[in-house]
Amino acid sequence: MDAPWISTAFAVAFGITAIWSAARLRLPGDRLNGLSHLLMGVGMVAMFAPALDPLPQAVWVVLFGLFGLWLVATVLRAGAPDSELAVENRGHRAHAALSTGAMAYMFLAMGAPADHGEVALAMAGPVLAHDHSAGGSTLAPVSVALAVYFLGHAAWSVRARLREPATAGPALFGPTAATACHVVMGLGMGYMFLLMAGWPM
Ligand SMILES: [Cu+2]
Repeated sequence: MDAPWISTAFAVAFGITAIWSAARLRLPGDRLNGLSHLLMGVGMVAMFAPALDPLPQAVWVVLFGLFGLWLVATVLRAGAPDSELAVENRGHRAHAALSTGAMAYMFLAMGAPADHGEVALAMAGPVLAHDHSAGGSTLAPVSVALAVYFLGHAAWSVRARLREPATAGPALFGPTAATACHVVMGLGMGYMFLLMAGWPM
């Protein structure tokens, strides 16, 4: 079973990620992608620290589901004359779309009852407040596949960053910080999907 300190560490890391993503929205760049990172950061804090989550599960499912579909639509239209998405940014946007959809699936698969908040407060282990075993037997292959994808993406992000030329120093919104953001997201989502798949941790 999952250890409470791991959930706390991830909740803090995703909180920092969300704040960092919100601050980066002020800079020029792919805003929609930035927004997806912000939403995912907030959603993962809710996932790892359900006691802090004021929203019903259904709201999260609809929010991430619709946003994910919107992102998919932008990926399909990349490079079109009236599209805001350049073709070279399509890969990152596609990853954001998949991640957002995975968040919708994660909230859906939790199968938390209507009294979500009360359950969350009553449980000592934060992550356990969500019923990770819900649908685990039938949906386990999906969860395992997503876990492999996100853990792989974290590793790939580090590898890609190491292959880039070194920059002058660590910039707050530079490529190293962006890689750290992807590593937190990849590890956190990978861990969550392993739990959902019934991984005995
Ligand atoms: Cu990203």
